[in-house]
This record gives sequence, structure tokens and C-alpha cells, in this order.
Amino acid sequence: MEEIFSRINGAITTAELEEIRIAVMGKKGILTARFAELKNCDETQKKALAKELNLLKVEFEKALANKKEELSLRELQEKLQAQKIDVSLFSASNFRGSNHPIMLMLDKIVEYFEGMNFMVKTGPLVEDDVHNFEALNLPKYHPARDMQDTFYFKDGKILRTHTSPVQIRTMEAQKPPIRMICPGNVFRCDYDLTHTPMFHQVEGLVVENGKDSVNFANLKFILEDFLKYIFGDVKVRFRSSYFPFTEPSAEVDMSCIFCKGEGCRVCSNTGWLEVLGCGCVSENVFKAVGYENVSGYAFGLGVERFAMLAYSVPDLRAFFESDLRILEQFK
Ligand code: 2NM
Repeated sequence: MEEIFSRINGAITTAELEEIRIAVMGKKGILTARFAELKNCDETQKKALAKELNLLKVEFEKALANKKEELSLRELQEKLQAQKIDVSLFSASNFRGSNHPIMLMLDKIVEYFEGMNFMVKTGPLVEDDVHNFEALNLPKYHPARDMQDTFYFKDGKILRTHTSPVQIRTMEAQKPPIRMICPGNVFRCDYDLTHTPMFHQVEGLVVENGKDSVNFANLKFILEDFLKYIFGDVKVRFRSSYFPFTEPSAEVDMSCIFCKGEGCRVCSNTGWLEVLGCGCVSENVFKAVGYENVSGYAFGLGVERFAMLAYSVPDLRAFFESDLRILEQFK
């Protein structure tokens, strides 16, 4: 029995204890065998042996129970340790999508102009020549049409090359005053490092009754305020330019947000970044929609360019490749 007690002491698993219990108290166990001797004893021997065996049995069961308690506690702890859940591990069930950077920027732009009382309008992607060109002071064979590489359908319809046809449709449908922006995607047959055949634009239009109600100064104020809202503390300058639908027209630069105007690779060492086109709406555009005695201004911007600058995305193609490693950075 001494050996049995030292086996109990040295056991390291509860399974081992069970083996010992069977070896001692099981059908063929050594204590069971000794209890069987009792039936061959006479009365006095029986009494003495029974007492001895019962003491041994109680002692054995106590030792077994003590060791079992110790070992099962340890086994429980080991099991809990092994089953610990790592909540940081990737799981398909906790995958969350994120907004596309183009949509993030679009939302921010819309947010500014909604705050300035502009209506948000949308329109068809498949347009006719009148709304996309003619009414915008771009008659057939006008050289300025080459500025936009148009996708044509066989029936003469086209994919809109800008969102201005939405503004033409709005002016046809309602009278001034008008304060609107039209966000949306547009299409041009052009594809290289800095151009994709589909991209996003926001164009804005303000029209008031009266020849001198709105002017270039109003346009300058709102665009400067808008650029500061999107990009922070930037300087803004207007450069004289040409668009068929505005007169006068201007391109708008802001001081380079990367070098603060010092000159760097992004701004080609000029210190300036071109970000907007704008102007006072041409008399010919108003004529095309039947407006008289009005004044207005308009502007247009490319959302991809805004997003590249605001979020430091160096390659336009990142917006079109659906690479989750890039998109996940916009959560
Ligand atoms: C630009 C630049 C300047 C523009 C003009 C019009 C409309 F419909 F009122 F004539 N919509 N958008 C406009 C003017 C767009 O984008 C660079």
C-alpha cells in the first residue's frame, strides 16, 4: 500500500488517479482482493482484519479525493487557458465595409453647399446633344467640343461629359432664383495616368432675377470659403481662362497644401494647385433656356482630384481598383 500512496502523490492527471482507483478498489483491485480474504477468516481474525482494511480503505479514498481535487482544479485552469478567445483575430462575421473615398469627399462637398442653401439635383447619364452641348453655347462643329472626348451612341445620344446638362434641365423646368449643385459621374473617352473614362463632378449654379444681382465677387467669396472648408487654411487665386458657357471665366488655384506654397513635386514647384473652374453664366446659355434679365455664376470641380489632394492619394487608379487594403484605410 505504501507504493499506492506514493503513486497517488506522483500522479499528474485525473485519468491516472482513476487507473489507480481501479487497481486498488476495482473488481480485480488489490484492496478488493484483500476484502475477499475476510470470508476465509475465523471470527476474531475477521474483526481485526476488517478493521485494518476499513482504515486502509478510508485512508486511500481520502488521499485519492485530495489529489483529485488538486488535479481537476489545475486541469480546469489549463482548459480555460487553452480555450481563451482572441477577440482581435480576423473573422468574416465582424467585417465592416467603409465608404469609398470619392463618396466621402462628395458628401463633404454636398454638406458645405447644403449649408449655403443650395439644392442638390441629379439627372440622366445618357443625354442628348442639346442639353450636353448646344444649350451650353457649344454649337455643332464648335472647336471647343474637342475639349471633351465624347462617347456616342448609334442613335445620336451621348454619355454626359459633364453634369451641366442637369443645370440646363433645371433652368428649363423652373424660374430664378436658382441655387443648385449637381453631383454625379460623367464620361469622357480618355484613359491614362491622370484620366479615367468615368469620373465624378460637382457643378454649381446660382441665378438671380436682375442683370446685376449676382456678380464675380459673390462667386469669389463662396469658392474661397468652400476651399477653406475642405482644405483648411489655404490661399486662393483666380486666373483668367475660357469656358464656352461662362463669360468672364476663371480657373481657381489654391496654395499647395503639401508644401504650403514653397514649391514641391505635387505642385510642380509652382506653390499652387489648380482645383476649380468657374465664371459668370454666359448670356447665350440664358438665351437657350429662355431666361431674360437675369444674372448668375457657375463653377465645376473634379471629385477625384479633391479626394487625391485631401486624402493624399498619389495615384488616381487607387479609386477604381477596389483594393481592400486601400479602402479599409477610410473607415
Ligand atoms: C465649369 C466651369 C465653369 C458651368 C456652367 C454651367 C451652366 F449650366 F450654368 F452653364 N454649369 N456649369 C461651369 C462653368 C462649369 O466646370 C469646370
